[in-house]
Parts: sequence; C-alpha cells; structure tokens
Amino acid sequence: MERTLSIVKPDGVERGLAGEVIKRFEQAKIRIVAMKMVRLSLDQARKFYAVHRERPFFDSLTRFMSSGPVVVMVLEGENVIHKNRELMGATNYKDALPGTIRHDFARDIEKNIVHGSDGPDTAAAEIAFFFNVLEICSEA
Ligand code: 3AN
Repeated sequence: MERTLSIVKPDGVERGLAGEVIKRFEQAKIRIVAMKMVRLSLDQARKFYAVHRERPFFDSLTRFMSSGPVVVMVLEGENVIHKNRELMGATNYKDALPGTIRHDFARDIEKNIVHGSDGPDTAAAEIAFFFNVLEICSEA
C-alpha cells in the first residue's frame, strides 16, 4: 500500500480543471484519502520545491506556485505513485501521451496543471508538508 501527494497547481484551479483531475482519479479507482485547498506563500513554495533550488526555473516556478490557490490531495493504493504519474503524463506536455492530464490540458512546461510525488521518500515528505495524520482518512 502506497500514498502519494497530488497538487492541482494554480493554473489548473484557475482554469476550472480541479474537478476534471479528481474525476480522472475516481475513474482510475484511485482512492482520495485527504483533500483541501490552500494558497502557498512564496516562502512555503520555496520550501516545498527546495530540491529544485539550483535549477534555472526555481524562482519562476515558486512564484507561479504561490500565485493562487492549489488543491492538494493524498492518494492511496497499490503502486499509486506510479499510477498517478502515468495519469499526469510527462513533465513536458509535448512528450506526454494522449489521454494524460498534461497532454490533454497543459500548454506550458512550468504551468502543467498537476504535481505528483516521484518516489516513496518524497511522497512521505510532501504529504507531511501539507497534512497531519488527523486529516488523512486512510483505510490502511
Ligand atoms: P514533475 O512535476 O513532472 O515531477 P519535476 O519534479 O522535474 O517534474 O519539476 C517540478 C516542476 O518544475 C514541474 N512540474 C514544472 O512545473 C517545473 N519544471 C520542470 N522542468 C522545467 C523546465 N525545464 N522549465 C520550466 N519549468 C520546469
């Protein structure tokens, strides 16, 4: 049993795609065990993306991620980290397969609708960044 963090980024919320993302999780039989809307401060976005602090896009990415509300979710299930990344599609929407969220909706490598944890360690850290144990309706 795994957990992962999903974020509908500010562009996804602004464009009214939060429901579409949730629907895709539900249709894929992925269990959503926590969900809320938050607005990150610039400082919080910089902490969340600290692993990318040396990358040239760090300032732009963190400004974007703090530019409006996001919907954060904890997903739970077998192999859910990989399953979520398959539903999202490649980071660059141009490389994303048809039927993935990024292929279908993203038109920018930075503003690419969704975030998903990339491994068990990052998933645990990212979930703890947004949620405490009482906020997670886990069956596990
Ligand atoms: P993913 O979200 O697919 O795991 P990461 O972790 O490599 O991708 O990158 C985190 C975020 O940084 C991406 N979702 C995207 O918003 C942004 N990003 C990644 N690569 C670039 C890039 N070359 N130019 C601008 N933004 C980027």
